[in-house]
Amino acid sequence: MSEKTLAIIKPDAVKKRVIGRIIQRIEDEGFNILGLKMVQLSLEEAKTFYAVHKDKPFYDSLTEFMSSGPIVVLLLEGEEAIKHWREVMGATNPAEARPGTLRREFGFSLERNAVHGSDSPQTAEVEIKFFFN
Ligand code: IDP
Ligand code: MG
Repeated sequence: MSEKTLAIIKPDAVKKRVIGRIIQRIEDEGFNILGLKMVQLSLEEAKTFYAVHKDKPFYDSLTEFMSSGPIVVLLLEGEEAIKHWREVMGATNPAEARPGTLRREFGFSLERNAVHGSDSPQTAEVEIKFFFN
């Protein structure tokens, strides 16, 4: 079933100059890119985007990091796009992500892990609306 998901190239990957390599991988994987933009979140916007994690110990650090520089936001479409994109990203911790995944290749730490992907159809809908209207 074709579905949509939200992908983000995080500030660490933008600073590392790997936007192009990540987008190349997205295209090679067969996703359709329906939307793409570079933005910088305010701290308030990052807090809203990551509100599900507000009680986690890493919330303040994560939202500061995500608002620390430009990000690239992509609206992706494809067969089982949510699961497919999470497979391409790899595990949250780059040290545990499989070789060949984007987080293994480009991630720096558990927090600075290069890319984001929605984790369910419900969160995909909310996250897509957050960035694209
Ligand atoms: P996910 O991005 O793989 O879905 P989540 O558990 O939803 O992982 O966490 C959101 C983001 O918060 C992660 O991508 C990572 O940047 C950061 N994060 C998750 N767990 C930790 C942690 O234990 N310490 C620091 N940052 C974390
Ligand atoms: Mg998540």
